[in-house]
Amino acid sequence: TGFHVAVVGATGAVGQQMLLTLEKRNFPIRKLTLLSSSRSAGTVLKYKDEDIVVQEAKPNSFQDVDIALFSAGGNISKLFAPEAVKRGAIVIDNTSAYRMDPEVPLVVPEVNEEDLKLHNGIIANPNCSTIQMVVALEPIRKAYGLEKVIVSTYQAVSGAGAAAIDELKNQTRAIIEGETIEPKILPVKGDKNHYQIAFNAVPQIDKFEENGYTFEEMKMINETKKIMHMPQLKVAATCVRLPVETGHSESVYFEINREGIDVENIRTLLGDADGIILQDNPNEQLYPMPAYAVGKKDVFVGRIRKDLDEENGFHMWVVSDNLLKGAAWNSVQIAESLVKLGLVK
Ligand code: 11C
Repeated sequence: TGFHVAVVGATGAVGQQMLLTLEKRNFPIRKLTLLSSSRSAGTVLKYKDEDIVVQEAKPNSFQDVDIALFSAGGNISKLFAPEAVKRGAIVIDNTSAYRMDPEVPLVVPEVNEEDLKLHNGIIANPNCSTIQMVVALEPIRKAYGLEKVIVSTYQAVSGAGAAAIDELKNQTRAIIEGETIEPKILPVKGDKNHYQIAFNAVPQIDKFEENGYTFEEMKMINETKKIMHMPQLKVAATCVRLPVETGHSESVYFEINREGIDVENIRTLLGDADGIILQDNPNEQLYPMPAYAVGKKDVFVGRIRKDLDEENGFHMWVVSDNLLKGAAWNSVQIAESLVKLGLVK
């Protein structure tokens, strides 16, 4: 019993977390197929003590697959997601390839699980920094309405993959020992210049767009409006990479539509919300931090304050494991929702 599940990009930073999450959730799996590009094919990975050889993804790899989790880059998704759908699979795609396609639901179960019912074979998993922010904003939108959001991020290197984690570690060691290593990966593997990430802060995640925003910033802006069904929402973002291994942090400023709301109202709301752990007590120095959020699937919220000038404005600090709620867990959670809603044949 259970489903035939395929994981595409199984050897990557997110793929590994997908396997661990499927195992931890005891997802009903009848057969597990692990796929990758030709580069990583042949690698042996473990699932529940079973050794599974990773195979090169080909159109026919998706024969008989019920659910395919993709996290091997946008090009692989564009190439193979339609092949998987043609063969009857439901695709949950963790790349940006299909997120803004109007035919494709972009889903964070705590926010818009119902959108899954509109799927045409492909479901997109949002960008990590978007997911954790909308989980925190949705209860506020529901209760008080939302006018405007301004977010600044403090993002971990694992968002840029396993090679970026190695670069941070090797660079840190080298600098402490008085050596230099030429940066090769960050801020963006495919861009012209590479900069030091150890002991630094880099205000570029992904490539620049014509309008001066980076693609990561535009993902946060466009995906937030789509997930929350609020094309009119005012959103601005500044995305920054820090020398943190895993766990994205965000300073989020938001304006609501209601007068007379105070910090305690927001605390109560978020304290009761699905997927959120409230860590907010300045007297006890209680606030979320990435080092303590790693390995946990929740979104942590703290530092909730009322703006000192804007009656309807608030600030909060939002932290989550970018590989879990930001990627692997949200994907597996979508799969669980599909099963619960009877949408997997
Ligand atoms: C980062 N947010 O931290 C990116 C990684 O669109 O799924 C996720 C890229 C994406 O670098």
